Amino acid sequence: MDNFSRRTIDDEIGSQSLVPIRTLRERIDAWHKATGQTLRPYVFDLTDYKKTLDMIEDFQPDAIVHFAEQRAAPYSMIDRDHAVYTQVNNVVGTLNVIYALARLMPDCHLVKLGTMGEYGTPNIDIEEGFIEITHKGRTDVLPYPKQPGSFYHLSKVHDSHNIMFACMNFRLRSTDLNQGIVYGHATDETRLDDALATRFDYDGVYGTVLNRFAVQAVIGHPLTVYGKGGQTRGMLDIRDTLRCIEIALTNPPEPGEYRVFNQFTEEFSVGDLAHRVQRLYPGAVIEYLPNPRTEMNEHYFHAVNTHLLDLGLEPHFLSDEVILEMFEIIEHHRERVVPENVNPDIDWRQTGTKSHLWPGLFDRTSKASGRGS
Ligand code: USQ
Repeated sequence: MDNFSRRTIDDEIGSQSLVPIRTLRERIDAWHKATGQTLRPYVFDLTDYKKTLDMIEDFQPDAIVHFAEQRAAPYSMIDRDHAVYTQVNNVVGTLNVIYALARLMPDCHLVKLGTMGEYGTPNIDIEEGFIEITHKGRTDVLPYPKQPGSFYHLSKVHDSHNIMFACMNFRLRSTDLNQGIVYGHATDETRLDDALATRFDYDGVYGTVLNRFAVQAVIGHPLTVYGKGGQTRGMLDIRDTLRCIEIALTNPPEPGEYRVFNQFTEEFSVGDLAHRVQRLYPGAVIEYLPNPRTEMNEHYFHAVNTHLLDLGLEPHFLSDEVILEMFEIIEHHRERVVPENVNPDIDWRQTGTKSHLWPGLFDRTSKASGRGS
């Protein structure tokens, strides 16, 4: 199901995916041609509970893979309206899925996209969802403390708490995938047909760090390292994202179980990534900008990620070939890059109204249904 909000937001922020994205209809047709499988689309907004119920009643899913959230930290920090939109969309949409499942299909497995950013950057190792704590002589296993760094990341924390409670209260079963930063542009499936391409964002709002550095190198823009570049994060290849979901689906939790998988394969600092891109793209220049975000510029970071490896994940580690292939695809589409969108222009600390939500984003009736996926 899709409400096409991502395309609406492209219009709002005046940006577009580096790689062209076809309409949902064209993509469904291409998938059918490539695989013989028929996808049945539902076009509505997940904050519409009645339509969420209708979809689940109609489709009778064994599992739901829930990616239907506003996913950019900078977007959520534009101003008050964007913070509210992000949290209402994400938290209410997920609550609707929870209630619809509890009412109609409590045995269905909810695979929910969370984020490694829920944990923040504590000065101790990050465990996989839970930590054993001994306090005043008593011991318990408790949810790992959350110190997220944006209203977007906070929306995922709220989701996690809601889902954990729902698993206990309604005996739902759920896997919370705390995903790190994704890089790369293609999977085996998207390579089957150009119409199946997935988005490649590079702008200061939606682009993730390595994809941005690769685009900046190719268009001759300085690589925009925020602060000192000592920020360290868990990262993974886009192909591993798909494999992790498959692993979660084929190894479902027990009824009533809420489990967390830390979904990343390697840890990199922002500075390391910039230097790696610079080495592979001679002539690229690194620029250290004042950090527009509120985050530690240098810190300890080490997170556990054993659950998915134990279930058979064989990671694609970041290789020079992956980055060189990214340069190739960027060269191919470089005329689509809007250079003005490359610099960051969202200040975490500003409190005035910066821009207005695009009409339709808060519509419950999904006026965007004619717009393609
Ligand atoms: N950064 C720069 N320069 C840039 C862009 C980013 O130095 O041009 C730095 C940021 O300050 C930050 C780090 O790179 O320290 C990562 O930023 P990002 O934009 O690549 O990733 P982030 O905002 O954390 O969000 C992304 C996805 C989000 C997902 C998250 C996983 O957009 O959906 O949840 O990665 S995680 O970072 O583990 O929370």
